[in-house]
Amino acid sequence: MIDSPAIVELLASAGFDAVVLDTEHGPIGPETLNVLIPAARAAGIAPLVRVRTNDPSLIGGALDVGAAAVVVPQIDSGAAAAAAVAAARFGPEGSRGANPYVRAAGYHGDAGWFARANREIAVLLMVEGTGGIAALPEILATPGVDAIFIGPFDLSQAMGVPGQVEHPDVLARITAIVAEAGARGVATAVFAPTPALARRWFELGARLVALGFDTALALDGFRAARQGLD
Ligand code: 3PY
Ligand code: MG
Repeated sequence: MIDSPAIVELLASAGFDAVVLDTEHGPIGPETLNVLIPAARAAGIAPLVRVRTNDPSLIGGALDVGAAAVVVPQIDSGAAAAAAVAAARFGPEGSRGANPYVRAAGYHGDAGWFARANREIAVLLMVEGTGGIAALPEILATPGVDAIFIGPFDLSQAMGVPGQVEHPDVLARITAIVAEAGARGVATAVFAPTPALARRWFELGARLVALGFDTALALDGFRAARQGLD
């Protein structure tokens, strides 16, 4: 969420494989993505972009500047899932706005670029609200969905225990979603505030865990440094 390429470089130095550049929460907008994405590529980690909302111009725009994947929040129906997939893939699979002169195409993509881009990018759809929970079977059945991404904070809110991401009901629901997606052959990703929860999601079969939040990790580090003086 912190709008600085230094954060991306620090994550890469710490050994992470990927970074979620979060434009839903915090100040990062398209102009900042234009800086953070090349920083991630240069540092050798995959830039995933969480778009602010399920909007084709935001999805196509993030991919055009070089996102490896888009994470789309609050998917609540099969139709919403299909719209997100269509916005991320060129025809015939979708209807992403087509221009081969963007960064993602090396500024001059050949005719094969459109098909390559369709293969290489990933579409991760967030299931995190009451609508998403109810529509999970149709979302999982939507062609072109690479993974379901679970948002424990919104999920806890939808389940009436806002912020209690370790509430037994929330943990059980996440476990059930990972299992249902796995049974349908769809990968799952989960946000995890702590390494202990991250390990748990991996053990349950999640393929991607977004561990920690840059703001919270920075606060923890600053607090520990300050308290070291006491
Ligand atoms: C959630 O837990 O709902 C998220 O989307 C994390 O930002
Ligand atoms: Mg969320």
